[in-house]
Amino acid sequence: MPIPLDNFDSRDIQIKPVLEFRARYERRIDADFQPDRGDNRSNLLLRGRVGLQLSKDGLTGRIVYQHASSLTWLPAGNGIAIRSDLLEANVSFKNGATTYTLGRQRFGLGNRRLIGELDWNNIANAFEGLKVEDRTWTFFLMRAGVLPTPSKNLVLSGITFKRASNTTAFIIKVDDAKGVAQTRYTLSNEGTLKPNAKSTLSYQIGFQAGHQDGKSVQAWAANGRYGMDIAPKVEAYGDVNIASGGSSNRVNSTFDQLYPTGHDRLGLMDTTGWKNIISATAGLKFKPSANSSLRLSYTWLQLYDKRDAWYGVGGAINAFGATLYRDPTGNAGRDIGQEISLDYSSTLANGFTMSTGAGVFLPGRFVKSIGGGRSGNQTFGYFMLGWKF
Ligand SMILES: [Ca+2]
Repeated sequence: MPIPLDNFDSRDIQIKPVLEFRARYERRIDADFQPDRGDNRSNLLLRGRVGLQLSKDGLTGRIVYQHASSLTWLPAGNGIAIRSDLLEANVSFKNGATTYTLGRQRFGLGNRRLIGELDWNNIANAFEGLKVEDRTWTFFLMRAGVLPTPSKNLVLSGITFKRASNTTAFIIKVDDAKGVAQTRYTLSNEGTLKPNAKSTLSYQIGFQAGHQDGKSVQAWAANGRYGMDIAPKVEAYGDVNIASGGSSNRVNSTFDQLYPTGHDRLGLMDTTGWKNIISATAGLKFKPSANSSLRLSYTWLQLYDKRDAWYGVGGAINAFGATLYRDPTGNAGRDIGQEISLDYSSTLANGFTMSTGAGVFLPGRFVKSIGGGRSGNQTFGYFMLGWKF
């Protein structure tokens, strides 16, 4: 829509600065589950964002720049990785109930299990393209903007339809990840139900078809979470995740988790993605106040197909050095292990947030078989402080 310049009144422009800073310290001991081999790691992740949002009538422009650095301490040596990105550069136009957003933008669908902003990761996710959204429909056509791992020739498009208690999404992903063209169609439905005043049930189920590496894709995934208030300020919950895996000569059944906000989905320690997995979590969530939350959680993890790999939170096969966690014979079984974690988060005054957590991962027979030698537990802890203007 053209802006009539002769009527332009700069006093009508609303200017909102975007200013954020975050620091997280992490420590991970025996990511390789081998106490005899030195790989204990410390990380300091620093991230700053600075930008501007300008609005006038139904027109909004946003530009946000991000600087992310990761300092690493390892027995083998120390390092620093720096990424600077233009995280957002978009214009949106609101016409009635419909909003059109064009450019590089933060983008997520529903519960963010398939496409999300991934703010836990220091780099985070941003896509670029067009999004059209009204009360019930969303349409998007995007390519890669800012991603922790680049995705070659990615085209991500889709449509979602929202009803009162559930949302259906159809997503088409086309890329060229390993020099082999692939196309994945994902049909997903997610929703939340209130069986009664004290409990909440949420679910998602997704089916995938298409082709990859010369094979046809037939994959699916599901998540279900049931939570119940068992005492004032205390919720007990159970969470189940399944995602198909495995392949034959003609069919690839490994679910593609797409570009999720993957943190804390299958355990706080982020060892595992929504891919070739069967997992169950049980936990207790305690809310001492409206601004804080303390949680104790237990997660049990098994491979869906024991001949397929153990995939990490980012979607790649877990590995230590050149050794992949994969046993095509299936002899190592399906038992990945169990995780126990405790975490606390709080919203403080003046725009500050704080969270801290720790966990221990007890490897199962599959992980021990691949690692060999004398196996031990993996432990993880973090402390994070954030600030937003
Ligand atoms: Ca070790």
